Amino acid sequence: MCGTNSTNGAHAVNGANGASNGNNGNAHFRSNPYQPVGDFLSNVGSFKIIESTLREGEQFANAYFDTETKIKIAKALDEFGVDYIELTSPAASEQSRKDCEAICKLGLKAKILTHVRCDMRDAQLAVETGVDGLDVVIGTSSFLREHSHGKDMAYIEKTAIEVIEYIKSKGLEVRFSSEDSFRSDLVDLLSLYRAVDKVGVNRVGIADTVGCASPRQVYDLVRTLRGVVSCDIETHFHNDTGCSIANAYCALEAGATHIDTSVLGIGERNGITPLGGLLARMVVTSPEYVKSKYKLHMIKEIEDMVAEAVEVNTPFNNPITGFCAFTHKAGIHAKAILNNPSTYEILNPADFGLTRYVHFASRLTGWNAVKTRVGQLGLAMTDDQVKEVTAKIKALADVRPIAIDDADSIIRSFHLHLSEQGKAVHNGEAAGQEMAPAVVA
Ligand code: HCA
Ligand code: CU
Repeated sequence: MCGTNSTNGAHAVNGANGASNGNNGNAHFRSNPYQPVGDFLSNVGSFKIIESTLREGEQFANAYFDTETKIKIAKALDEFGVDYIELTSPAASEQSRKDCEAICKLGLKAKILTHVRCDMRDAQLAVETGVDGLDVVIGTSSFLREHSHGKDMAYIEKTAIEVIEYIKSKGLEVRFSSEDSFRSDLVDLLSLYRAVDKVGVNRVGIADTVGCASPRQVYDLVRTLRGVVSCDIETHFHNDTGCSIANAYCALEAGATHIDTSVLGIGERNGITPLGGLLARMVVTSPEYVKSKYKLHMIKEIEDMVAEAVEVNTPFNNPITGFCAFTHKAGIHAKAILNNPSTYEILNPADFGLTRYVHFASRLTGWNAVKTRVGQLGLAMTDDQVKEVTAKIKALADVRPIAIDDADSIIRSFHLHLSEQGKAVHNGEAAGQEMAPAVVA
């Protein structure tokens, strides 16, 4: 029997659940000396989210957020529980600057950041808006140094230090990130991060700007960086090769403290780590942390809001909210799910305010699913009768795709036929009849 508030154990299945070590790289203490090294560094149970729908997301092909929409999204993300909301640089346009000021005045719990180039004028403009902190970025790969801004590493380091010291002098939080980190020279990168760590940057950032990194490469780079800097480590993963969630997860395992996300993953090209997808991953690994920190019931509402604003549909295979994310179809699956949802679900739909659906209108269906539907329709049949009507549903579904209505009609007319023949049993009297509450469980 499937209930929405199932108590099945698999929904609490845990991977390596690194205990919190705070979000500062200085304090990696574990009480158990026998824990594997991976767990010692891991922040899978203590990460922070930097939500960038209103920055990276604004770079999505379809995005145009007016002030009202930005405010609506910011408030929803804040209520959801994200730690930071990152906004487009005020240097981008006059309206961007005004919107940044307006969001700072909302008095949200989340810290408000704006994302600026590593440039003193941009930083000066940004500190005037009332933000809590600045995310400073500059390209460090030879591609970007040669073909984008044209600056060498010595210039980058000198400017970075000036900009960081300026922001700190204004009492604001500052992060320094290198665009295209995974195609940058490792030695250059590490000495730059070491230099900015020395002058007291709050976080350094690693960005997989082109989405080229694999989870193992991410683990290696973050792990190496963890040994070089003592500040927090933020990470930003594009999804060109489909690794953005896995990369974020590996970054946390290797000691990263902050993950950049956007709602539905919107951003440049095909975007970055999606907020909902990341939390699907993390709630399996660290259920207590994730459920106590984030209002998971809001994921659908927030995704719908953003999808509407940028005129896209939620992908069918989206984690959690894809239309079939909790639909079970084959007879074998349906039977097991109806007995115990943990058999084929690692996520519990109820955690997200959603319900599962057991498909029964197909040729792959089985009599257990049909029996549940029979109960849902308020009809009663013996198990043998249910098996007979299941065969009829399968026969029609072999000829053409059938809708729920088709399957329901077959069930109802079969039941009517039984009544006419006097073979129908009364509700609750069918042999072994367990009245299931709903196929939507
Ligand atoms: C870009 C910049 C960025 C910055 C990431 C960061 C990237 O639009 O190219 O600040 O860490 O992907 O490198 O989004
Ligand atoms: Cu990006």
